[in-house]
Amino acid sequence: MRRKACLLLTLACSGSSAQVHYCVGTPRPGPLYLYEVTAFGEITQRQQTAETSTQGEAPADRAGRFVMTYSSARIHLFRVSVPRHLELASSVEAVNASQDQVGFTALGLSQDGRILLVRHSDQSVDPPLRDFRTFVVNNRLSLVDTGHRFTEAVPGLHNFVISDRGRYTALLNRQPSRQLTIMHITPEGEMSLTGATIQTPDVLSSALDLSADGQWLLSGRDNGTYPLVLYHISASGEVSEHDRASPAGLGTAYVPELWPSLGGIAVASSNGLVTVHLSPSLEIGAVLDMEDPGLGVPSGLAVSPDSTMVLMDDQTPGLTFPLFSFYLAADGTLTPTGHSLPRPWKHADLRFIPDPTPVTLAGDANLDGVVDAADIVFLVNEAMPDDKPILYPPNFANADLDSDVDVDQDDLEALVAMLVGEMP
Ligand SMILES: [Ca+2]
Ligand SMILES: [Ca+2]
Ligand SMILES: [Ca+2]
Repeated sequence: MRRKACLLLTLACSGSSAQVHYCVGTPRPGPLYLYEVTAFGEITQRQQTAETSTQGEAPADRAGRFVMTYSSARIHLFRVSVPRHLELASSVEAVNASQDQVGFTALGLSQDGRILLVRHSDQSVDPPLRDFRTFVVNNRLSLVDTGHRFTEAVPGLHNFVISDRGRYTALLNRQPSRQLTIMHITPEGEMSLTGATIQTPDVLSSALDLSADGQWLLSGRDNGTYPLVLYHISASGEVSEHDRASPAGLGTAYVPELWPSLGGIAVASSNGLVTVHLSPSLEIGAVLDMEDPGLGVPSGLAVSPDSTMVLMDDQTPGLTFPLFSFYLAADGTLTPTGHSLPRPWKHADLRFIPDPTPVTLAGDANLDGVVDAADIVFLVNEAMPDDKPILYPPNFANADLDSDVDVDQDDLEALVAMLVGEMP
């Protein structure tokens, strides 16, 4: 306890450089809620969107530019403006969505935010048609159908995530067959099953967590001998099991999440919030600390981008589902901040929105260190065409001259005006 008191004192004294985080939370079903979390763990609801999600999943762009969600009828893409606020930027409607026969049933976003993989089901035909479609997220934050289709060959898909390794590798979590199926996706959105499958020790939990570099996939599971399993994804997109473990005291691992620093694992488990050691070679070690704020089954968990804070919700008597914040120390020590926010809903998904990428040189869209006509050419060729994927974060930040979190005609005109203004 002494160590925890010291930590609190240290944090209290470094308050002037306090980092405020923003987190998206989504019930299943429900709207997207935007929460502000101060460095002291105070949680405030800042926003509630008009659009709702049936599944609650809300993947966020790693450069913090947008978050997405979906219902069976629609995919929504929300721009994250600065200061942080969600604005609906675009939507895609399912084919014949009004028939209630067709809809989106799963969604995954590539880590660079450029490719969206969705599964679309059509119940109006017999047997039901289940196919995958890909979209490109372009620089106006619109979703453009690539036209590529892949018809479901294996039933029982639960969910999937997309690693940027092997440009791109989708890991499809198939519950009944207890396996991960590996799909490769080209930058143009063409999909192919590699034929590789990874047998899993049991039914994997629905929450699959990828490391920021796309090399590691962590899964929990609802019961059994090995609640934590870590998979490795090679540079060419091959997947293998790296380690599996059941540390004493962990309990059932409902939602496991790798710390962004890869120093450990945070787990929303049947024993409360638990931290687990990860060795430098990413072997799963012992339980480091445990905090049990309530009772019941936690369903939402998020670790802040700087790996210093954890948010978790849990069920407490009285049927409320408070969001709790905890300090996370580098050695895995958890300390309740003393702050919570009672909610009448349970979060299916909680995600911190990454901080925006800083501008290195305004207008230098091609990142060659100067602002000149070559940047105009770059914008015209790489940013303006509808089917061009969203620019990489540093290019995007420099190109977004009007800072409205998109790169469009206004930014091109601003760049031209800037260059003309500099001419003698
Ligand atoms: Ca340039
Ligand atoms: Ca802009
Ligand atoms: Ca704009």
